[in-house]
Amino acid sequence: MSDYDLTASFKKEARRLGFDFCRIVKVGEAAHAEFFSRWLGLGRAGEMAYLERNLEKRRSPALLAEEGPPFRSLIVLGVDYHRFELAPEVRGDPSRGIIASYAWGDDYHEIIRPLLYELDGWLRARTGRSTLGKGLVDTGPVLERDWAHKAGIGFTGKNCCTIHPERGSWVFLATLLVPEELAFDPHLVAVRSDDIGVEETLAGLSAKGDYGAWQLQRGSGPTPVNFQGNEREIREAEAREFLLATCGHCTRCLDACPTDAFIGPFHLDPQRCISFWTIESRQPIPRSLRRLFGNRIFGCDICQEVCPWNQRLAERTPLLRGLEARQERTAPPLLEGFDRRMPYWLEPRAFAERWGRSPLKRARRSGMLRNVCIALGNWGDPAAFEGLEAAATDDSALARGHAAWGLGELLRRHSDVRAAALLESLLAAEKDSRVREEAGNALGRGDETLASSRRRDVYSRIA
Ligand code: B12
Ligand code: SF4
Ligand code: SF4
Repeated sequence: MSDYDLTASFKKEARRLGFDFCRIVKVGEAAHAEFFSRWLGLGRAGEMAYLERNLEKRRSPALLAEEGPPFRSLIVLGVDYHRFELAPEVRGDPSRGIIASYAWGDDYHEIIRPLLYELDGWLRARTGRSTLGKGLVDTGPVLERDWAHKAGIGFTGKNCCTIHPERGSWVFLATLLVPEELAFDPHLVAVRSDDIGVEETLAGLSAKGDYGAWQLQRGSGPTPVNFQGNEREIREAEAREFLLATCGHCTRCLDACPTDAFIGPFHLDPQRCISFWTIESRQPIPRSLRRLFGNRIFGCDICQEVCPWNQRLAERTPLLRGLEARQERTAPPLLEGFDRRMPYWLEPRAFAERWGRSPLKRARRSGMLRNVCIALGNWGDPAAFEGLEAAATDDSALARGHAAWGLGELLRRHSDVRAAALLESLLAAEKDSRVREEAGNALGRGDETLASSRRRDVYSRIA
């Protein structure tokens, strides 16, 4: 079998397994590795310490080969996870908690990783290779968006996301590194691209700037090299085959971010991002951000929902089984998880039963309860008291502290006497200094609750 035929059959196999995109490039250096290191240097990763490990491998994925021949082909795979849009009345209902759409099905890591090795197994069976390839999805040291851009799965938008002009940005990325030299796909072609410096991107590029336009090859098959025809037919065929991709002067994502997390195009500060705080962080969420979270309880899709490339996408069922949306995982009523019949925000067993297969388990029950307390506070309805009261006696100090904040919001909006009484009793009985500080602050007298030596330390973490 020629490399070309092997590659074509490999791509068919990828499709059969459920991948929507499969494009192959030569292993080399990641295009924005320098930007990434400087980004780390600014402390952007925070608690995501795993990003700081294996810096050299992230720059140069060839170093990921642990045994056997060096990796020559980097296969970038994409899974379109778009299903439908939430009805605006559901999304805007403050009594519900909105979950980012990537988490409406089962955990994609667990679904995609074994398929990468199945794909590798298919290739090994045809080439006789005895060593394993390396399959990575999300958590591995690969700059996935960089490679997706280079391979032409999509272009990098100002919101940092990989966007396909026909399928939008609701695309999971994964990579498979193999020693075989397969037939490489043409790189994404820049029809116009400014040479943007790392320094300027770090400092914050102008939102309105137009930083480039790229041509993407439609589909993922090898280029039809033998096309015959006159010039007009060739032009028409090319126009059918290529898609133009650019942000142009658009600024929608940057304007829509409720927490102002973008320093500028292509540069996001996770320390201000709802997605980081509600999924990755195990810490108290800064008070200055909480009101801006609205009812987003896990992840955030705002900078993608507003993107013109994501408008009017057809409803669809993902090719991969397990990723189908489950209605009950899209926007559950905030109080549902406090119901005695299935108190999933309060009891570990109920949480595991309800969310055990979902990406929500990454935030853990205590982290989710923290997030839900913020959403309850932002709802601000007296009915929210029931949930906040239950969270105020939870085993987790993180949850109790955020319950105190939510109660403070009820007090502020409605002079809710139940909230005031509960906060007073928390202040009197609570052993954890951070929870006491939250309760005192919610009652409008934060400073009285702490010895001055502790105040500076606690405030630097929470304020
Ligand atoms: C850490 C991380 C996060 C962090 C930081 C995100 C960020 N923008 O930096 C947080 C927790 C905030 C996050 C949030 C989300 N994430 Co995330 N995340 C990652 C992870 C693990 C590493 C990303 C990273 O290295 N960030 C550091 C920055 C510097 O890198 P970057 O965002 O990849 O940006 C690159 C480009 O911007 C490029 N670049 C810099 N300047 C320029 C200039 C030009 C002109 C160009 C073309 C490129 C370019 O350089 C960067 C480095 O390669 C990747 C998986 C992986 N291994 O890559 C998933 C990943 C990026 N996340 C993903 C998803 C789905 C999300 C969310 C949508 C989840 C949600 N709904 O809440 C949000 C989207 C937020 C956003 N707008 O980026 C997907 C993205 C798929 C896609 N189509 O883009 C990935 C690829 C996971 C996956 N396997 O599918 N994430
Ligand atoms: S995910 Fe949400 S908070 Fe984060 S940058 Fe996008 S809009 Fe802002
Ligand atoms: S909203 Fe506009 S600027 Fe942002 S990624 Fe989409 S096209 Fe680019």
